[in-house]
Amino acid sequence: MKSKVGVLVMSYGTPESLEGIEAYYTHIRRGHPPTPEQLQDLVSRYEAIVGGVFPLRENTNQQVRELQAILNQGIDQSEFEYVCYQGLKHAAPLIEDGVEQMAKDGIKRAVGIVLAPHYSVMSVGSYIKRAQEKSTELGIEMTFVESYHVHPQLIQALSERVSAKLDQFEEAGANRKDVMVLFSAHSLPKRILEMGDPYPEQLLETSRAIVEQTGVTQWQFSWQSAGRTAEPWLGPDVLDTLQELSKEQVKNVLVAPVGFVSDHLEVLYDLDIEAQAISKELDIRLMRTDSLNSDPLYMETLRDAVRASFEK
Ligand code: FEC
Repeated sequence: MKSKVGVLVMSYGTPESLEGIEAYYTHIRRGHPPTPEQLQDLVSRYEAIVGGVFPLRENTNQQVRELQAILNQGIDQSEFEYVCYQGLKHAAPLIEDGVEQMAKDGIKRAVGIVLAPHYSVMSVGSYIKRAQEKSTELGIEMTFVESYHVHPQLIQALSERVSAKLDQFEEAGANRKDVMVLFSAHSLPKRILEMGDPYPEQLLETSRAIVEQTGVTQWQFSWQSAGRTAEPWLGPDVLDTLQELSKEQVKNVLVAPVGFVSDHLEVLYDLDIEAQAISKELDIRLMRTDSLNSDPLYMETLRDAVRASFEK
């Protein structure tokens, strides 16, 4: 009988409906329900983007389907096959549900990978910890992909997106050399720096690799979507950077959210609505690179990382 290798594909998760936002937000806040004002603020942001459909869910579903297909191409299918399972951080099926399903299906050996290319102990590290605990309890031997932020296919896919938007700036009458490319990723509390966390450096490595491949001359890195908590978060924030750039008479900005792989709230609201509105006020022409979603080059990146982890 051919053996099955489980692949636990982990992603952030999104509510199923507007009514599900409160439970989702409570999970993000480790069981503490949001105040009515906090809840209303988040509901309004989702209302502005979703129109009843939460794009992250279908994007993740599609990524998982395509990864399973590409993983099984070109291997001896009579010997073994890869079977993908979803495990979400803050929504069903949770990471623990995904591991449990693997155990029910008789999986003994599995690989875990997160749909986020850069490692932080507070992001990818926390997904891995939860999967590791559950798989140990259920007797599944698991290895994990920690990061894949400079995989050549990933850099190729991101570089193509930067170049495509620079072409659009030219079509709109700007000189591509005058466009400021603003790489961005989700901010995290500043205390990760004291832990020697690799997250900021890995993000800079991705940015530099894209700069090298595209010949971009003007670029900066900024953080986005910081939590609304009392502790300090990594900065500068994209919105503050736009203000600074405006003072320096920069008129064309391309934001490249390289820390994210899908269209979702942090891109469709924080950049496309919030940052776009500020740019209009500042008389800056702002464009954003398209998200990877199920780009074949991204799927190849995930495939290579999973196979390498399995063969370790
Ligand atoms: O479209 C969607 O429905 C989900 C969009 C979404 C993604 C995402 C990715 C990351 N987050 C990361 C860190 C934090 C930390 C906190 C935090 C809070 C939120 C809230 C929402 C939310 N995040 Fe998220 N994140 C997404 C959505 N995130 C909604 C709660 C309201 C708000 O602050 O806007 C603060 C938690 C706390 O209070 O303790 C920290 C990181 C990523 C990128 C890596 C990954 O995908 O895992 C890091 C997508």
